[in-house]
Amino acid sequence: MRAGQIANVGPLPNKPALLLRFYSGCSRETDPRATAWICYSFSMTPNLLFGTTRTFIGSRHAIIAPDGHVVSSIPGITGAATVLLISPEMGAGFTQLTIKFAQSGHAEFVESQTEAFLYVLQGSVTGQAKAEKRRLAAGEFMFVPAVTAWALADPEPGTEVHLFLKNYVALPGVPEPSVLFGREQNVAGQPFLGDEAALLQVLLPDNSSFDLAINIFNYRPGAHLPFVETHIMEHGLLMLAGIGVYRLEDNWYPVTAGDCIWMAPYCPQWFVAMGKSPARYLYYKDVNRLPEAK
Ligand code: UGY
Ligand code: MN
Repeated sequence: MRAGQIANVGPLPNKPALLLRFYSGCSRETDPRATAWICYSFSMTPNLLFGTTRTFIGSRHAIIAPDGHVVSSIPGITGAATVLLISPEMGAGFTQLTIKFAQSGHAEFVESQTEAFLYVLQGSVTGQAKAEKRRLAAGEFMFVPAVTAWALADPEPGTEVHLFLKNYVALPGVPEPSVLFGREQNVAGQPFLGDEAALLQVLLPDNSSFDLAINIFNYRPGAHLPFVETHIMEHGLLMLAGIGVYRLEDNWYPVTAGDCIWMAPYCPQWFVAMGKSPARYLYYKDVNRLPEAK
């Protein structure tokens, strides 16, 4: 058997768009060709055997699949595996990372111009910033403004958190945001541009003190973005559940839970949810600021 070939099915096309057409030709999801598509697209056996991956790093967008994760050692973080997913090193204007704590893990972040948004994926941990302290469980989050030292302590072993870091851009005359805690379960999803099948949960207040937005997009199977978006705002995204296809520039990528995506400003983007269960993703966006004229 060679890469792109699955037993009893034969060779699979090696371009995402052709793979999609091949998948669309399957009559049912139980069709062995459909199973083969999913297996191949999601880099299961062929990945292990032939060194393939769905990870792609380009100059305007990137897909980082979990099979390629490598742990970094970060000052201030102990007893944890930290993976830096998106960073200025790849051309992004922010940093996105994931931290998985072992027993007695701890993280300290020193005061800087960087603001932080932390989301708990699983387990629980205590978040502390200024005089505020809160135990955070799955679905709970914490925003820490710039110029604030903060820490994560006493994680349950196996606790996993996702973090977005950005240099804060102040606006003259506009107050800077304060420390904020929240729970995605308490944030109602709103139909996106009137579509009940695509619900958007907006986790941070929508006002100009904030120069970033963090949202969760929830799609029923078959739901999709209504058009190919092209906008100045940059995105960092983590697939939380489900499967689907992301169009980025002129490429179509099969994506699944655990995948991380970077979209540079003006990267044309579109998503459709597939499969039998809802798809969800958590994403970052820079907002409310006009870039400086040059
Ligand atoms: O907020 C957004 O720009 C969102 N609609 N983009 C996306 O989901 N790729
Ligand atoms: Mn967008």
